[in-house]
Amino acid sequence: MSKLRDIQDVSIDQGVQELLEKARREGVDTAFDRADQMSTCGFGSTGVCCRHCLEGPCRIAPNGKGPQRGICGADVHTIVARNFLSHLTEGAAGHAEHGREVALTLLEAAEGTAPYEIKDQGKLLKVAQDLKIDITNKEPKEIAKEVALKALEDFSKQKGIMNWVELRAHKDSLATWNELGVTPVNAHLEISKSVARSAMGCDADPLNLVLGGITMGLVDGYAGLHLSTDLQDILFGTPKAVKAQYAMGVLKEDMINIAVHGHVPMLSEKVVEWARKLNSEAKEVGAKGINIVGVCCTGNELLMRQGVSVASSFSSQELVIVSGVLEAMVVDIQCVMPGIQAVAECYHTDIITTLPYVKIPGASHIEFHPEDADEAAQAIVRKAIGNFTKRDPAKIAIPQETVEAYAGFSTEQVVEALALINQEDPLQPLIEAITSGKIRGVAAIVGCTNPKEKQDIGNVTVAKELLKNNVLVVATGCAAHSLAKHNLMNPQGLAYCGEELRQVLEGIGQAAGLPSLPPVLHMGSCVDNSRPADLLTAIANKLGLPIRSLPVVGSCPETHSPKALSIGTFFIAHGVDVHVGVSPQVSGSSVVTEMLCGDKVSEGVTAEKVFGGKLIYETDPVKGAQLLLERIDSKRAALGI
Ligand code: BF8
Ligand code: SF4
Repeated sequence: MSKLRDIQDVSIDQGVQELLEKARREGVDTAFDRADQMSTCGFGSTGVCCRHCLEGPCRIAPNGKGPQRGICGADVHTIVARNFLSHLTEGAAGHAEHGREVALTLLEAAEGTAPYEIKDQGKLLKVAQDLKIDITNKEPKEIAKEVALKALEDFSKQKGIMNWVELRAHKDSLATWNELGVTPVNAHLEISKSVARSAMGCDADPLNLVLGGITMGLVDGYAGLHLSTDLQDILFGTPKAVKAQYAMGVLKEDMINIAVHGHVPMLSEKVVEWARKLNSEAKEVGAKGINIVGVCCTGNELLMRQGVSVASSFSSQELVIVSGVLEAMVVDIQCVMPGIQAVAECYHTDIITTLPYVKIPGASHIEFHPEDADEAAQAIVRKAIGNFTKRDPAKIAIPQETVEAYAGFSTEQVVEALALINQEDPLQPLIEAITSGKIRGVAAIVGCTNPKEKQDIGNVTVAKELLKNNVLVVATGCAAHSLAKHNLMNPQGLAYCGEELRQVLEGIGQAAGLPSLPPVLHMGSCVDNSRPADLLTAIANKLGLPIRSLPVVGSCPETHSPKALSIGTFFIAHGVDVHVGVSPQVSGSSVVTEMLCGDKVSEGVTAEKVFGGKLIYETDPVKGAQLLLERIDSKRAALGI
């Protein structure tokens, strides 16, 4: 058995270190330790293993020593490109499914068959008008129904382009995609086509396969990110600045703790609502009340709209259970490790799955459908209440630390804050700060934590390097968890900012009656990567420039998920450079690597030449940040600023 990492090498979060130590003491297996025991496969990690048919599996030997083609004749470039496309398809499908579920919920809410209100009627009207829906003399529910049907067309129409592409895409980006023939028609059609073209005997052209990957990036971006954010804001409210707590210390010994984990907010919003309503039942069993804590992107969703505390990002999800005070972990879709059940069996925690297509052997299942959301949420909360007295006092240990964070920076909230400086032209102060060089560029730090990486170090290091160099940083997903836990979303973090950036943050913050904006602006969950994209589109429109020419970059230092790859591809398709700190598993093909990562002087077709942005793979976060700064500077130079 391989040696386990020292606790300090697993995470820089002290609460996570304490709980991992406890898990090891109690003989509980976690993803961090499993990662140490898993040997890396050289074929898989370079993308050269093909399992697309039963002639294989086939794998291409490195350095030309051994088979250079699969049994069907596919060469290494075809195999790597096809595997890359499969990853992107998986990522896009997850987000598209998320979008479709939200659209159906909006439809049911509008028709009165699901118990949800329309919380942001202003956004509903704005989205409806932008979709060219006639809203005169119509009730909000009638308009909501038409918006929901427009959204569902993006999963069914057979001609034209997706409604949400038309609604949200920048015209110059769209012109490039149309010219290349990669603009999606509808999400399901494109996902299905992508699966079909990846099969044995279909698409063998690496360039064509990579272009198919661009379509998956766009499906993710529009049917997943933009559509989900728009409709979730309509249903649950557009986030506004909010203060909350992060880290494992948000668990409370004297309360019933329920972790909500996954991605779609339909269930978690209802769990929060019913936790409040059933508080008196919690007191009857001896608890002070019910404490909801967030995990992964559900944590982000509830934080942004409700100020709910956040316990954990992806890689340490099992350790929330190891605290011994978690009565239930309720999960919906995506990034839910099957390993949580085995951990829960060592404590009194109930894992509750909720969707018919995401089950875990041994877990409880309370099925959730929007129409009976109230009943399901009540049953979940009552199950947790019933567990409170089953705790083993000998197994309780809650880390002390919590960290304060300011979040809730939707695009609307950012624009509202800027409007306090310039009412007529809110974007002007931001643009002025960028052109004058006070803000050198803008970076979105996004994506995951990954059990095989030291948790938080990549995300935090890239952020600190960029802040130091006066780059304005926004964050989403589990990367936002890392940055919040390490004081980059409260005033303490201003110490890491360059002098000029700090002045800008203080200037905007003080106009809003705060001492300062936080160093990093939390924009939400992974589907909320639509928010930085919206901000970029607005800035580009205002300047009359394509997005590709702006000094903006993305970074995903600790990615694990194919969803992060498809989101990254969405940004590359706009001409935004994207750094990843974990191998995207394409290095087995020089051709595919060159297409994605090659520079302007490379031979052949590269993402940089076609879109103006490329993939940057660098495991060292300091070097990664340096490469991003170089890209920001070269875009500034091209703009003459
Ligand atoms: O959608 S950041 S680990 S939780 S994939 Fe998953 Fe990655 Fe977290 Fe959210 Ni996004
Ligand atoms: Fe092998 Fe070709 Fe089948 Fe892949 S598709 S497993 S390379 S025969």
